[in-house]
Amino acid sequence: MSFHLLLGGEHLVTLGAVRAVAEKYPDLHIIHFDAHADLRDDYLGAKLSHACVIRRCHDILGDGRIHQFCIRSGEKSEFAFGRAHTDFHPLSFDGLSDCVARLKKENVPVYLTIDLDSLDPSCFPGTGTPEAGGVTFLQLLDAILTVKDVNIVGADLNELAPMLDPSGVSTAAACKVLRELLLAIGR
Ligand SMILES: [Mn+2]
Repeated sequence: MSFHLLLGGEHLVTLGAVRAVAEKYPDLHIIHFDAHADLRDDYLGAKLSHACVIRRCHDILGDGRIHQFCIRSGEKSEFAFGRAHTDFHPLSFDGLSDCVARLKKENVPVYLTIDLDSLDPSCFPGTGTPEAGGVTFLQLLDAILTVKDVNIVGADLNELAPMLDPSGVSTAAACKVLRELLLAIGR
């Protein structure tokens, strides 16, 4: 079975991938790790933006098929939209095991999108919109090892901006997330 992995860069890379994967798998679900809800209908007038990418995915998939974790930033309207239309888990990975068990039981195809800014800026400062209060590398690794049990048909890692981190620690962290993700999925 083919498996596509995208690396970013702008989180908007997810939209093109999800459009294509949803065409092949109409019952697609998305698991989304991010500091930001990315549920704005537009950002400064633009419908296609990193701040709107999950809202555009919702346009394709509809209610109840997007599962969001670690969200700690967004407008009030985005949190309201998330609570009404997505499976919305702010601040942490609480609820991920139950979510994975359900998706595994239903054996639905899943697209995994990991915004690396879900990590705390202390271990991942090299990103466009850092947000304090994020998860540790080991918490993210544990989440990846939990998610691997679902039927992942595509994935992306995004929002590494190496030029914003002269120390190089963000690139090192991103490379290790990539390595662990590939080993976890095992393809
Ligand atoms: Mn983000």
